[in-house]
Amino acid sequence: MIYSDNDTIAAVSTPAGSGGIAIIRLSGQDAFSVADKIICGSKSGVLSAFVTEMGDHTIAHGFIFDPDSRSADGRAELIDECLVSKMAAPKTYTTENIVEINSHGGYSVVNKTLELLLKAGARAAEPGEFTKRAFLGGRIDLSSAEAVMDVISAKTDNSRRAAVSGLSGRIGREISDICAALTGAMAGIDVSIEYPEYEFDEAVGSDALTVLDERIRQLKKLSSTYSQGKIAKEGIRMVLAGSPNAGKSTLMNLFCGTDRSIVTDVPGTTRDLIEEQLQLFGFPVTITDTAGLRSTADIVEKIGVDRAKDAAGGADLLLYVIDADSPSFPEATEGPAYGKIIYVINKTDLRSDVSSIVDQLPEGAAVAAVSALTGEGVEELFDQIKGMFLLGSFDFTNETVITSKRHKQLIDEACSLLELSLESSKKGMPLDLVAEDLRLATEKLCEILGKNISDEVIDSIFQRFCVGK
Ligand SMILES: Nc1nc2c(ncn2[C@@H]2O[C@H](COP(=O)(O)OP(=O)(O)OP(=O)(O)O)[C@@H](O)[C@H]2O)c(=O)[nH]1
Ligand SMILES: [Mg+2]
Repeated sequence: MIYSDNDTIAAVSTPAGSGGIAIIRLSGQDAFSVADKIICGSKSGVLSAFVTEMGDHTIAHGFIFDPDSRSADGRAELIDECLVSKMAAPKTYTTENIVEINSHGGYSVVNKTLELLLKAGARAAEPGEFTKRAFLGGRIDLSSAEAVMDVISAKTDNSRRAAVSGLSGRIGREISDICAALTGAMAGIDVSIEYPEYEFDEAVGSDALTVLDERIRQLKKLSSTYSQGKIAKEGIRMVLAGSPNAGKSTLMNLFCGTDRSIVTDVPGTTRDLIEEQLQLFGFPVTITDTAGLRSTADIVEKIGVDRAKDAAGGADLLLYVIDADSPSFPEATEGPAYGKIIYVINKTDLRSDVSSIVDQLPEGAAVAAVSALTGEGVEELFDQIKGMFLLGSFDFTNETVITSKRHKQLIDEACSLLELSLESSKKGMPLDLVAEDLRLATEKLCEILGKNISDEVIDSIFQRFCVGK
């Protein structure tokens, strides 16, 4: 089915399930007349033009009725009482007419109200369609629209701060500034092309080169924030692996602060992956405890060991736990494919001199010596993890941070094109070649703002949203 961006759309904006209040949102040119068909004011008690006649940007008490079902006295069936907000275009979230119905948050009430709105002429909104309309309506650029979902998904302070950096338009403004500077530089070069009697390096063109240099530095700095932004947005996948009985589950429980995993002195206690969500230094962390790595004929344990290897392979950080009292070392295939690894020598309460174990680890490897039982050395392990993932004291509140892979790719591509352009001009290549790379770089940056990109790219971005936003 082909949907039109002019349809009036409806969706539930609050999470599914029971709650005190639910918000059902309508947006589009017919939003008021659609709402009129099911909502009447608390005084009139009759379905007429209640919402249409409400003042703009006001909220009123009313009732939701099912216009098609009449009870014995001929009145339409009452579904719920509600508060209804009316917001007329263009000063609204979507830039269109919006009605928000605050009903009670019961599953049946909410579904029935939505069903009635769809019967009254609205169409069920697609995921992210309200925000897509805010973008199409020109209220926000694409980078701000993308940040909306990041704010919704943010689980930690740093995730939220990074997302808000995008939502507030900071990324958009910085990219717009760079685009404006590059456009100015292109104009300078155009002057040099049109009036070749001016020497390029003496006239406006030399300013253009300075601008290029500055902007390349600015873009590289932005691009370098992605490592922090990615962690803030997606978190760190941390996996505990190692031989049976090494103390992985004891360490897991220490990280979680609860008895999440079963601990016994029987090797092979943990069988399946045990996952928990944590916050470490303001970042979301998924920690996974795994079955001890060994060859085994036990079919259940073998599946557990395979899962452990897969989890270790996909880790951002593998904590490979080694029993100081009975050390064994990972095989070459047991490390993370792309992530980092810390060898955690555990049970130092039983054996404190771990130098001979360290000697058997790869040179320069990150090593921590701990006792998961007493907690000795665990603070240092935390600091080590922090040092691996945090760039000094990155200021998420005041610095622009890139959290989107799409933005990072476009920035890097623009940067390479600008470097080419700079290189060409330094080599004295024809100015139209210099200008062409500059133009392509500007186009890449404009894509971050959502200019000149295909509908497919736009749709793929908004499909990642939840319905109702
Ligand atoms: N002395 C001492 N014992 C420890 C330490 N850490 C764990 N243990 C003990 O070692 C045994 C195994 O601990 P677990 O945490 O279950 O080990 P695991 O690596 O999860 O073992 P599997 O699930 O079998 O792979 C238990 O008896 C723990 O109490 C430690 O730092 N010092
Ligand atoms: Mg275990």
